[in-house]
Amino acid sequence: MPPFAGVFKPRAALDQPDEKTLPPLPASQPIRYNPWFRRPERQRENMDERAAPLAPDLSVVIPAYNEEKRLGPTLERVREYFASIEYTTEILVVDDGSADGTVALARDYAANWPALRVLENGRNRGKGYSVRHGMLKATGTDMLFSDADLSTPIEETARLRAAVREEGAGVAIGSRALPESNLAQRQPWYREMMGRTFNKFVQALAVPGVVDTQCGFKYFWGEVAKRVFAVQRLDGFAFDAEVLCLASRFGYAIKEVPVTWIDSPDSRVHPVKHALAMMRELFGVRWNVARGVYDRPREGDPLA
Ligand SMILES: Nc1nc2c(ncn2[C@@H]2O[C@H](COP(=O)(O)OP(=O)(O)O)[C@@H](O)[C@H]2O)c(=O)[nH]1
Ligand SMILES: [Mg+2]
Repeated sequence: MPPFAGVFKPRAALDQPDEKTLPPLPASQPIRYNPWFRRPERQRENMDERAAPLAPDLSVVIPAYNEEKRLGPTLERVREYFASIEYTTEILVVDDGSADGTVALARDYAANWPALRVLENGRNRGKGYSVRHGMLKATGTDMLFSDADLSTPIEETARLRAAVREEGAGVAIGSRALPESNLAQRQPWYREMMGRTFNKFVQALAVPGVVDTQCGFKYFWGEVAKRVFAVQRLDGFAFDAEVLCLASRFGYAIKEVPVTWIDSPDSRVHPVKHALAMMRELFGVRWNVARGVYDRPREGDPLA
């Protein structure tokens, strides 16, 4: 698959043939209405060419694994926040083979929220795979991914967006390890310790100079996301380090932005099992760089 395939794919929301089924735009958003879409047959004929102008300004990818409890309040807050801002958005919830009611819940929200799309991995594949899935299907000019528990509040989008839009960063990443970071509710001590140790390895092997690569809140200029996620291949929790390593190898600036962190006690991360897996993945990044794996398109990937 060529690296930029998918960028101009039409949004699922545009599949709706009848304009009456489209939701009213929130009053604060500029109406960017394309008259071609008044006629369903025109809409289908011109889909590829005509969809591009309606691409949202920002796509928000939310990976979700057994999140039936946390996802509802998160979607409420996300909807409220983006209704209050100027630019247009689409939200992509990526279900990672949850065994609970995550998909049903997300679909309920999507039924009367056309900017929300629900993607399914089919089975549990990991956070890296889930975020890649969302990013490759996203159509926004910019792209953000956020943990389903909103440990970094969605309002922090503004700071990260400013770093990309106004300061020229290719990727702006939420950080819990800067002096200005606001740790309102900290992670358990062993998770903080693991994080610091893992960061030593990350800096030595993949991303020097970044003190927190693991915060689940990262904002990309869309083109950077498309390039990076087209070749990125880690499926697990170390994918952030790989993504940042690739972005900087491609020559984009990474800006670490201090954010608020309100830790959610309910974690999907297992301190031993996942720590070992992350170390293995991290060495894999180094190995892949040395072998030129990222210079070739990914093969055999179900998302490709
Ligand atoms: N553990 C885990 N989380 C996943 C997986 N796939 C997606 N996620 C999502 O990854 C995000 C981070 O998970 P969380 O448990 O909050 O991690 P923590 O805050 O680092 O303890 C959440 O949005 C999860 O739903 C997976 O296979 N395992
Ligand atoms: Mg969390």
